[in-house]
Amino acid sequence: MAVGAGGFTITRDTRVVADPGSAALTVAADLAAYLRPATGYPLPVVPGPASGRDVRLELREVPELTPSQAVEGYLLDVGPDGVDVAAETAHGLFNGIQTIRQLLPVWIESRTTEQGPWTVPSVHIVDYPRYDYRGFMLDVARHFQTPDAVMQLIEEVSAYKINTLHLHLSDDQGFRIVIDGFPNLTDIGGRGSVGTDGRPMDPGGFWTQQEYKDVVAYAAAHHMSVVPEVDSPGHNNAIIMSEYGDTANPLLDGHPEDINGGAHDPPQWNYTGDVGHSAMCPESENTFAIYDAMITQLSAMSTSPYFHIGGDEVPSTVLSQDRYAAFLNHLMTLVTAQGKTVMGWAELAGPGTDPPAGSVAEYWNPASGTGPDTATAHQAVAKDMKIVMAPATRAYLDQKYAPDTPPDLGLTWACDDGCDVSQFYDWDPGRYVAGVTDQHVIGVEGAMWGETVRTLGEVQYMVFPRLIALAEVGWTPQAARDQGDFLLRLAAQGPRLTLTGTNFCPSPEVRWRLDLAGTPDVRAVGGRVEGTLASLSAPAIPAGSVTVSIAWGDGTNRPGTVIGTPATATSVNGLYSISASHRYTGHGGYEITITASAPGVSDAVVQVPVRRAEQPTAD
Ligand code: TNX
Repeated sequence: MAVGAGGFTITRDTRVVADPGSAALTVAADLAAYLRPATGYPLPVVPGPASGRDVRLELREVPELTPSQAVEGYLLDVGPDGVDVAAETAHGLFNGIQTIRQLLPVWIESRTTEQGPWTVPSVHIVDYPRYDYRGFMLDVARHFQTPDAVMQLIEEVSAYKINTLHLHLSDDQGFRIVIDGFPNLTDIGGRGSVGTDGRPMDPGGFWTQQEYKDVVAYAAAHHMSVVPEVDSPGHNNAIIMSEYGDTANPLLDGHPEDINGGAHDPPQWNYTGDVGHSAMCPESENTFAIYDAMITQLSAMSTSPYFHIGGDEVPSTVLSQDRYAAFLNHLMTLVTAQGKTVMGWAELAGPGTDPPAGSVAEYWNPASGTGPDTATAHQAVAKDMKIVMAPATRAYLDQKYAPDTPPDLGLTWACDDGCDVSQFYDWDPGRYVAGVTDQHVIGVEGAMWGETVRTLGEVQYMVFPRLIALAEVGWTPQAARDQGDFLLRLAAQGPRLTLTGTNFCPSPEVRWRLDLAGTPDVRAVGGRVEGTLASLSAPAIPAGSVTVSIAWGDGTNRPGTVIGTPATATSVNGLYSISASHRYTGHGGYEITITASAPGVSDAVVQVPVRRAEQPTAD
């Protein structure tokens, strides 16, 4: 990146221009949609050549990028005469417009009109990711999440150039997607979720195939592909409980009880977070009749080249390594038959398995270096597999930030001292396990396990801001990363998160700040001003500890009122409005100066012009 003088200011006349009939037009429409609410400008999307001071999106050859860089790379040139984004793919352009959002003032993320000015600094940027795979895994099995909640998360994580949504659709406590031919999977398997707060079971739920397709399409529109996971052969008590008694199903042989290879016969529900008790039987034909339907249908509906078959945490007391390997080898042929590439937790590389060329192992053990617990990563490399790095101490979004944060959510098994943002940032996926290098590693993934999280707000609290750190680990070359610098830049994400209604953890590692934006078009009607004068973003800062003083521009100086929902332990979005009233005796326009202060942070100041209106406006 090279930074120049000045910048380009988006105005009421700015257009977003792209070649007629090209995929660039869709990205142009995305950009206009991002920018319209806060600017209040029409920002028409215009097919055709640029003329003058436009924002231009162009699909073309970009000689600055190698073919592999060009898959997601882009060129961004901003100067006083306009903004140019060029890329070889629509995905590249989409990444470019996320950068434009980041270059604009934080209030561009507001859902209501703000004052501006909306200036993008002059820059020349050539940008492309370190890794192809930058994933976010969401466990909808331990606690059900609605398609709407997942779409909101897609919107939020795609802003940080995350390109893969891995959906953990099935586990011991729930099966979440309708599979034609096996209605019990959701009728029975979708009933519950892990019990919390002393309940034996929390409410469940499932998605129809249409809902799944809607999520996949929404992800695709955000240039994210969806990897479905049906965790196997362990972690599948919900499947066993659903199909164990499905004797009349014509796709089974009348004796489906033989699918149960777990520790309990008959199988029984267990809605706690216990692991390692269930397994499907590798010698049962019914087992694979069920899997064939699931893999065929999910593969057809999913955009990713990968299908994730799990493979984690099957104790040898439940299935011997031979039976475990036989099961997975069979399952891998079903995945390959659907044209998908096998992906699984790294145990899948263990003795006796035979993953097809190009298969991906997801390494989740916290162990680094050369220790014995890194064995699965070495086995995967020895089998020529690719690696996605998700070591639990660096990438497990369900772990607590600190021993008591958050107080009532999150697990600690990998992070008994807490795993805060810096720990998610400060590691190198290409040097984490000795001998596992960028030759093998195709990316990173943040895993949001669902045992303790119920609501979207709770999920967001665990995900943000740590996934932002991981997004940068996946994108930026190691040599260009600096933790201190990152934490400073992360502070600027506070208002962006508050403005988009994205709950997050106000990590004490970040110096969160106050940001003020004046309300546009404040008027003194018959000399009187009243109502909202500004918006205040104050993440992690309770409304009660913010003081606001207003200099009215006529020599008077009085406090303003901070209005907003107070934060709770796990709801921190500090977006407030500031209101006050005043009567001017003199004539003419004024400029108000609003200053917000809170203990331990710098003041925020904004100037708000007041126009005089003799009569109230019609509406
Ligand atoms: C381990 S990591 C699991 C999950 C749990 C998670 C909780 C992995 C492949 N298995 O089943 O949800 O820990 O942190």
